[in-house]
Amino acid sequence: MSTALTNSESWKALEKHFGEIKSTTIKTLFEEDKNRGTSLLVKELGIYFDFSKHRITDETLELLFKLAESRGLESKREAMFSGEKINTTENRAVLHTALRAPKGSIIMVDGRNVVPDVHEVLDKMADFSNKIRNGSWKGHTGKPIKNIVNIGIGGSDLGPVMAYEALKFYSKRALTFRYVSNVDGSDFAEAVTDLQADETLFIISSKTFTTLETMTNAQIARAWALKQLGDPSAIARHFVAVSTNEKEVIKFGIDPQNMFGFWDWVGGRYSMSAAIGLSTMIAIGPDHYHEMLKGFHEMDEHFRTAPLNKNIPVIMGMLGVWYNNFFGVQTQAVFPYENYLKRFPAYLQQLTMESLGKHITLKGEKTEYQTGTVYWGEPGTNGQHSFYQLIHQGTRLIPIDFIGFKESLNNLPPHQDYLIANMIAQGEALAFGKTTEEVRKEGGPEQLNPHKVFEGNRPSSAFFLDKLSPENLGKLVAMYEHSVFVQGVIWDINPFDQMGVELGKVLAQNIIPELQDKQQTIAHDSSTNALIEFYRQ
Ligand code: G6Q
Repeated sequence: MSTALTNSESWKALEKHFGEIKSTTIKTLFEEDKNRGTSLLVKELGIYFDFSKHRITDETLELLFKLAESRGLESKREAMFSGEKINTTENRAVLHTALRAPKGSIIMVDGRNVVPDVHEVLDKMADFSNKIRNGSWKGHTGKPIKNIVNIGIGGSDLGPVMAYEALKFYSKRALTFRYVSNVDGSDFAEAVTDLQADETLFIISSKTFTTLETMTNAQIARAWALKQLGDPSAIARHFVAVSTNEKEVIKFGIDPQNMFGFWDWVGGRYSMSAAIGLSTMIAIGPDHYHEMLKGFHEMDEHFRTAPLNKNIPVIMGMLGVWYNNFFGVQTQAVFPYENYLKRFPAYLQQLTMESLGKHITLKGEKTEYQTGTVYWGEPGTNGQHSFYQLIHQGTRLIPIDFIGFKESLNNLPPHQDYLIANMIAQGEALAFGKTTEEVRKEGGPEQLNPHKVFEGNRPSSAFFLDKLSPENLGKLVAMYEHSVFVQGVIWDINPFDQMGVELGKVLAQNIIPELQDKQQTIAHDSSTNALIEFYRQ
């Protein structure tokens, strides 16, 4: 059992403090401090981060920052940025921050400055993206490419899909983008149903180039293209790879000239600013892509240098710990009031849950405290007409991140005012609720009054930016990446491996031949055996 955290002085101080303030309401906190709404606020990098509607006091924050210090957050953060092998279970550096380091920076891994390598790949991506965008890259029959199909899964899919959807406004509309991830024939079939192979480019995105789903889809894509194009030499014009595994890329038949590399110090779910972003760059163009990287880098620098009490990812991460370990919350909602961010919660699910879903510490001991929270969400205002009821009047405490922008990318008055009014109103309603007296004043049958009361005291953060630009998207993603890091440090777990996804994959490999060969004897548990039998019939 790992007790180092919960036995520490700073943890005990937080426990005591929690006992004192757990029943204090957000309403009372606002009544006691008329400036709370502008004092629990950080305005940095064009982000207005309001964390006043939380169940915290100044003392809570002080104690949380003390905990962060006592867990060595600052030195661990520096260890990450400087390329130390902090992914100890895989003996790897963790340097997604190097992917957005400006030219001329020096970041050493095993005695090599990796920044020139990063920029070499970025330049190669830009050159290729320009050729696709201006039509000078010709397919096998001499036609320019009109369709781009990214085949990848997990970290090689969720970032690219999210970024494509988020930045669609900036994308070249003459190009069609599709994303195939699932090893379900319908995913591939639907993606290509209206496409012609001689105008289609497949990007096979796979760090390892051995992932079952991706390689199965890549093979089917090759067969689909060959059926239409006839000639195996056509593959070179219609398939490129993003990978770290050149050997497997060549084996598949892709010209290594058309491979865009990255490195083992980039984790899959931290790779959207690596070459895994190739489809994003083709969509929005190299200039916008570099703006996105600039946003990532600005947030990296903010996280690295801002004092803890002004540091957005630190505050977010420590609030996560506060609710998770003291209030016992189980889920955290993320509601972007921006339709283009519709895939952002799904992206964050992998980032946060694959990173923080661990119960073994770096020393190999079992944690005796809760770790990763369940992340979920949908764009507002749709969620309001669906699941917000449970957050307002249910029995669970669900902290929320609201994300909104002052400017809409599609100005259709009065939409934006309505949208943002709803975002602000939800935070207000959740925090302050509606009392029995207020309900009574409205009239109506007395027996319905209890149903109409809103207890309030439901916490939320508001993130407000000017508009959804590539740069702001980069900032938002890096902000969550680093808040994950903060929580990982407090819980003493490794946010950079994902061993929990392995077992199911291995067992599937055992079951595949059992489904294909009905004569094979099967020796699982009675439920698994019966499921296999049912499928076989
Ligand atoms: C992410 C994980 C995982 C990974 C996929 C795809 O952090 O490592 O989601 O991205 O399993 O792996 P490949 O890119 O190797 O195909």
